[in-house]
Amino acid sequence: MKQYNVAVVGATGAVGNEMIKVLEERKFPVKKLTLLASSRSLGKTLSFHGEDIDVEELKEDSFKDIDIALFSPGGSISLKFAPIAAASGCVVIDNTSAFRMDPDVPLVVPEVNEHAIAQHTKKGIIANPNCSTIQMVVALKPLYDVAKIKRVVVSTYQAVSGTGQKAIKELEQQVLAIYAMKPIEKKVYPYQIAFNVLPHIDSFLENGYTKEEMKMVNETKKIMEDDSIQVTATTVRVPVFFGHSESVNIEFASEMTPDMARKLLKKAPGVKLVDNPSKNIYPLALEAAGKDDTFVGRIRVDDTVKYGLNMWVVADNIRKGAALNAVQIAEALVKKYL
Ligand code: L14
Repeated sequence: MKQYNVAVVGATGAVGNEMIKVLEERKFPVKKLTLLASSRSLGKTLSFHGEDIDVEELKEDSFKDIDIALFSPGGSISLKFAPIAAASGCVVIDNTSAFRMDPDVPLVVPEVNEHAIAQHTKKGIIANPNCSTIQMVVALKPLYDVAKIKRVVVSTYQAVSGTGQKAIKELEQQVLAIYAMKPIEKKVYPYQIAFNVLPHIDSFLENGYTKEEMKMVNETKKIMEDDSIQVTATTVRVPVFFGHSESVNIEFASEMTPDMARKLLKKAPGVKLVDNPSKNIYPLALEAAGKDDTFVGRIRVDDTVKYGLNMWVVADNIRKGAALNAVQIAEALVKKYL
């Protein structure tokens, strides 16, 4: 099997770390792994297949002999370095929001629109969608294919790990401080996140929505390749470490009963149906954490419209929502589209 030189940009972050783990677990055909990060991470080493690899500083000439670069850096690094990497001949799979809505950049969830990967030749960049969008479209697509979707109303319950390692620490330290009856520190979020719920993810826009909410609206249409799907979202931070949960209300164009939905989701790729309310069985963030599947349950009729359903969708935001989806794109890329 052909092997590839792979770089991970943002290697020391929560998603970068997981990317390395997923590459290892899934035995991605790596010839050489290059770990890139800002100069702050110099001196760190990370292990890959039992070997310690030094973290190198991300520079313009970092991509000379790289075939595939998985980007998950902080700030606006992708905006500058993804085109540089692409120009030096590698395919970039970018986990940030920088290029997702660029018409010349495919936005891919392999279970939904793998074929779009072919468009990587346009700019050398493939975008990995927002975590909350990924798990929602994985659950929507099998239903959409049978009954079309007119409208989606989604509310999310998002883990702090989405914001990165510093947010995981912030929740941990606030919980410890509260138990010790000490004052809490707030650096990452504008309000205390421990024992609280914040209706605020990413920054606010003129229209009153947050960027995170508008990502769900716009990215869903692009991935599902249907601009007619109406989506409205409320994205909320909850004091959970790993795993985003979503309440998803769907209005279909034609009949979609809970039984039909359960049958379809049972055999859908990347989905695990967890739906037996009489036994208190439904998807839970704590159980989704560390897993690859998108878990769906609480499927029930919304009888306020002609063809409506409600469901509860949970996935590990760092795995399916980020690192795993990126590596799945890389797998399909090397198998079919390079
Ligand atoms: O990828 O949870 O667009 O704070 C940015 C916000 C990922 C989640 C993205 C968060 C998101 C992140």
